[in-house]
Amino acid sequence: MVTSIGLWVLSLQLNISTTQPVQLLYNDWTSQQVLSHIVANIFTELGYQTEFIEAKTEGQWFLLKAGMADVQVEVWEGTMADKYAQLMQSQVIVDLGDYSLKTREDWWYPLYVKQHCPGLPHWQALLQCAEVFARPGSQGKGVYIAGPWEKPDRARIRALQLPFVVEQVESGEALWKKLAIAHKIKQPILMFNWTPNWVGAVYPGEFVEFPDFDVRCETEPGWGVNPKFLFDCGNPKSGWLKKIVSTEFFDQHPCLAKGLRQFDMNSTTLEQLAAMVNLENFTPALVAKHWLENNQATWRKWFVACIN
Ligand code: TMO
Repeated sequence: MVTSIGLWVLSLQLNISTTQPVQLLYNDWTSQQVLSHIVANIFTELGYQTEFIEAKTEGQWFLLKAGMADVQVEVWEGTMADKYAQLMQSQVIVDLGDYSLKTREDWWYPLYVKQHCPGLPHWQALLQCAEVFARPGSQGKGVYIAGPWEKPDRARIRALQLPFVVEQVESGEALWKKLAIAHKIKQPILMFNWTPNWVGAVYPGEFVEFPDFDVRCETEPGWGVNPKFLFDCGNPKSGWLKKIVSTEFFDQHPCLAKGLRQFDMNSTTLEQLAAMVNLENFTPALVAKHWLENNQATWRKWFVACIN
């Protein structure tokens, strides 16, 4: 009796492990969430089971290495290039190509801030007007509001000798809340932002122009305006956005991998998808459902190898 239950449990476990759902990483900003739902819905339509693995970007690399995540639909050059390169090097992941759009992630401000800080967008303007970005407790230093994704902002502050401190918030929502409040009273604010994003359409703004990015900026202290320190440059101004999958997924699901390689969005579409969530309050799931209904021919063509 006990033995047969034991065998039954064993066979159930084996069964579960052979029909493992595809695990899609689910991060904390809108476009990534919408694209994750879109890809999950496509996989479901094609007869696969899927599940979301909620993770911060900093934790996701471990999950990929540990075989606990299969698909990441948005890897951004400005904040994730180094981790991406490490995992490619160790063959944990396979690169399924870039979207046909360019990305930028960096320090950003709404346009009215320029009245308070002549010389922007050039970064050296920040040396003169840091105090307009001061907040209670910052002791006269400017405050830069960071999200939970960036590269070492404190290292950049040190390398460029900017009189700034970093205040890090937990999520995109927290950033947009700070922006909405500052914007209402036209208070100077300097914060992290990126494109494509829905934000620019509502709050016109600009990125700070730091010295141009160069890989040597992150590897050779001698490179750049500060001969002693790394990170004396901005993030790439024309960065890539990639789709990646685990090597295991790539080997197990060649037709899905082929489809993901074709999978694409342009900048306008990505901004619109995010805006439907952040401005019109649709859920990422509903926006994705809508996209699938309206783009049947497109996604079926991308994934034709999986349709029999
Ligand atoms: C990764 N992100 C788009 C939030 O900078």
